[in-house]
Amino acid sequence: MTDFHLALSDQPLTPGTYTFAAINAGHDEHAIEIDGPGVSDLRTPGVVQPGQSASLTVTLQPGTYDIYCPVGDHRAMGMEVHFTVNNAGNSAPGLGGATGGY
Ligand SMILES: [Cu+2]
Repeated sequence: MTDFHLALSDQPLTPGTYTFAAINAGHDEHAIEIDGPGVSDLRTPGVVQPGQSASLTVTLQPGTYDIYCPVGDHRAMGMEVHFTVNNAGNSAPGLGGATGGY
């Protein structure tokens, strides 16, 4: 998370449980919130201060998810990313239950 952008690691996502590490590399308070199949408004508790990080564990199903910063109008300012979870065989070896990162 930076001011005002979200970067998601490139790792392919298959259905399963992941822990996203929300790292605030900006100068403003940020947080992350996820919406998608089976997940509604799941967010990090409170906000993440600059230089701090928080984790968010989520069980992903096949489909498209929306991840964004719910603080202020950061979402409208560009802190939003979409990602797709699928069953395709393009997952990296050893991905099972892996840790997703930013
Ligand atoms: Cu933000």
